[in-house]
Amino acid sequence: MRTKAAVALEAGKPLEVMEVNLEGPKEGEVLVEIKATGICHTDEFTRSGDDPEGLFPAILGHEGAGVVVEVGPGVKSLEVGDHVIPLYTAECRECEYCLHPKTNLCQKVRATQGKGVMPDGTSRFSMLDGTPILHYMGCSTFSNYTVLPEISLAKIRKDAPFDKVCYIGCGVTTGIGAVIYTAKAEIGCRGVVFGLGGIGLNVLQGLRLAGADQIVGVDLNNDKKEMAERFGMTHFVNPAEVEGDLVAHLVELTGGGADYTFDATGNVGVMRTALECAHKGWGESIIIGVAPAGAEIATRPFQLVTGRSWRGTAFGGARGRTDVPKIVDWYMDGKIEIDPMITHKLKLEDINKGFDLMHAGESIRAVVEY
Ligand code: NAD
Ligand code: DAO
Ligand code: ZN
Ligand code: ZN
Repeated sequence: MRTKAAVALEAGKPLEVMEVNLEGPKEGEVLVEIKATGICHTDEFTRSGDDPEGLFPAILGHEGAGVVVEVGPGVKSLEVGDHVIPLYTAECRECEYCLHPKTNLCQKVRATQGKGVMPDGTSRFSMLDGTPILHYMGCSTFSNYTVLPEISLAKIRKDAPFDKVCYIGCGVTTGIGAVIYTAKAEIGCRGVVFGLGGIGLNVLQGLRLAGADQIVGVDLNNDKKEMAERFGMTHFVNPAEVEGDLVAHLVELTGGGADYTFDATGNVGVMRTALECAHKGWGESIIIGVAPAGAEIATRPFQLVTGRSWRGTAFGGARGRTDVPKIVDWYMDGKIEIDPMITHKLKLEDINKGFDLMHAGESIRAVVEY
């Protein structure tokens, strides 16, 4: 078949919207009509060429929602008409990682996904002249139709709006999951969140959901304060307005340090501050932000000797097929909010405007509706 897609032809260039060929699903694969897709920083990381493992040409996009239109041979868990959210972290439920209780990093399709191909080593996308186009993060949601492995799809309820729950495909789950699944934050805890963008706002509402007593938000941009308060922030700190040492300020504000701190900036200096304002003896600091290629983190080892833990999380520690449908329920039941964070709606033809809005710091989430 043919489908409309936004193609990243080479690093650093705008995406080009064009008709492409899409082969049908093979063994264990599913054809999905994408109804809506969010534009996340990780797409920009690859589009811009900052991702050293970025592959081209490719169809980017990893945050979406849609409907199953065809299932390949051997597919058991999904049928035509099912509503789904693509997963860049699959869940096969049988690999060593899926069977281990401490990780969500299923490895079943990891190697081929990282090469931009399906598990059989080939791509389903090609240019009209036959040139292969690579998949991206196993999802390629910047295409109206896409093919994914069955284990890379979470089946969700049919009454959930695509233009909102697409955000659960990355940002919502990453932020809320970092609190619920990775930190396992307790009622009454104190948290500090660095970076109040599309991920950090979801960490805030994760802490609110967990019943935190104090939720401190830290951002260089004062314009982030209003929205952050809406998502549960109790105290705001702008590091540029703090006189003296930021760590000391945050330790004092949290009564000795926070139980849980989260980096949602990707800045390694911020990661150090986050670790060092975690409470002596038991504080845990969780890295969510993806740092530039080659960047390294540093602290004095004594920070860890004295009981702080430094951790990280991908996709919020969520096991996609199991946890994503539950997060959709939380949204539909009003336990979490998504709508105010969808600040812009675009058509696929205007997708590059979505990247411009992200650069300008004007959007939290721009969503493309097909
Ligand atoms: P964003 O640009 O929307 O938000 C970042 C926020 O950090 C902005 O509000 C900015 O003002 C603030 N900021 C920047 N420098 C700061 C500093 N020095 N001190 C305080 N605040 C600062 O980005 P986002 O979409 O929220 O993504 C955040 C990070 O999470 C990115 O690095 C992204 O790649 C990463 N991410 C990780 C995962 C994962 O699974 N681990 C998933 C998605 C995104
Ligand atoms: O190596 O098994 C693995 C998983 C690596 C990928 C995990 C994703 C890391 C977060 C990137 C940002 C997602 C949008
Ligand atoms: Zn993302
Ligand atoms: Zn697995």
